[in-house]
Amino acid sequence: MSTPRRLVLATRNQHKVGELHAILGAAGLDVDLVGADAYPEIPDVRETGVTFAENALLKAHALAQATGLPAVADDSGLCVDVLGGAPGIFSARWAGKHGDDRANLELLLAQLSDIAAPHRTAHFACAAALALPDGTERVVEGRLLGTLRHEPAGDGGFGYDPILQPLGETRTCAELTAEEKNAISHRGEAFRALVPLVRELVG
Ligand code: ITT
Repeated sequence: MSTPRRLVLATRNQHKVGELHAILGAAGLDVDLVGADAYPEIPDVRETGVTFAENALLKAHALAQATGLPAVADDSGLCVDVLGGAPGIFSARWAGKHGDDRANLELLLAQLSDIAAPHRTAHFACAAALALPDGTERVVEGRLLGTLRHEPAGDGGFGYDPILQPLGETRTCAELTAEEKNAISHRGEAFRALVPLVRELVG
């Protein structure tokens, strides 16, 4: 039996690591997935791109170059129509401090407090990137459309999950099981599209 090829996940967000293991595992990808935390000496990448795709590629290339291994990265966020697509690529630091999910969600709810239901449409977006040490790159995208609640509900998932109710659902993302969320999510859609490209380029 051949040893699976090692693939590095260019994220330090443990919620994403969990979702990506489940999504790529369910898609039957036979690779040894290692999180970026296995390489603590490698500094964080500055996300200087202006699109999810640019930032996902920056993260994937940086880790592929630093480790000499194929790397996949996720860049994702919540895009609110009435805010012209914000917080978008700034979703992780909307309230100022990177990764403070509770503060980010509360600030967004306060900003939207006077916005009525018909105008509360939004989507989660995800760009999934693959980069090889030789500079080869691929990037694909996924979306999850929905509306924003006035109050958080549910304690699953992470980030803005307690306020995003997917179209056709009566529950928020935080009230779905992990499998239910992965089946319809922006991250699930993007990484399932990336799987054949990983198979083609990494084996
Ligand atoms: P890495 O850069 O290390 O991957 P990060 O958390 O900084 O981790 P991003 O820059 O891609 O990742 O920002 C993603 C933010 O978007 C995340 O902090 C959440 O606020 C939001 N987000 C993305 N996907 C989400 C999801 O599935 N559910 C809820 N919120 C999500």
